[in-house]
Amino acid sequence: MKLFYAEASPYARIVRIALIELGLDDKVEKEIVTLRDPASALLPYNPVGRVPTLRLDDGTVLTETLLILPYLDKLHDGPALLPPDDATLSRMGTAMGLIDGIVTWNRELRRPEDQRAPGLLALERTRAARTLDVLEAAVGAGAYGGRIDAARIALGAALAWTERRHRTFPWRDGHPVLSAWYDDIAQRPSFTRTLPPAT
Ligand SMILES: N[C@@H](CCC(=O)N[C@@H](CS)C(=O)NCC(=O)O)C(=O)O
Repeated sequence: MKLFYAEASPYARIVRIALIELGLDDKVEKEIVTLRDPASALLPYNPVGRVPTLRLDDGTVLTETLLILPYLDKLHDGPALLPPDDATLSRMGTAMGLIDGIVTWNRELRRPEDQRAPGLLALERTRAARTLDVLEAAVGAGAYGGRIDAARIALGAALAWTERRHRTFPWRDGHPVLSAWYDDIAQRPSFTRTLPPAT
């Protein structure tokens, strides 16, 4: 099996963390690839050109974080990282939505200033702030706690990515519970080994 990834990708990081947490990391070859590049080594395997991309031993190619995680759960005998119970799916959806919004916001900020859409910037800022407020209360009430699972990994990846790659948004402000929650999960070896580069 081979995982194609980019070091800065929060989506690919979820899969990289999952592999470590599941004890599967040594079984998977890795290749860092370029993105949005017609010469990317990824394109012969995945025409969509996005990471994470997992090439199975029989040549089947899986893409999309939310499809790769259930596949990984078929490869081990322990508790599922993404058990299909309602609460986990709900938390996972919120965490993935947070990543989608922050990544969209960040991508817009990388455009020349006079080409940025102010409405989109405002929408994504509002979405992120609203989601963090809900997460602050939810984590305070015990959500995203307990055994490591995909929802915890995705939320940790979202917050790390915001802190290191989307510095325009000081997510810790007004969110002390979430801040402490993140500082705790960020100490796991699976997190320290996969930290995205800071910009
Ligand atoms: N929905 C996908 C999103 C993956 C994604 O957008 N990955 C980004 C890197 S963070 C990418 O590969 N971008 C390249 C491109 O858009 O061409 C998932 O959950 O895996």
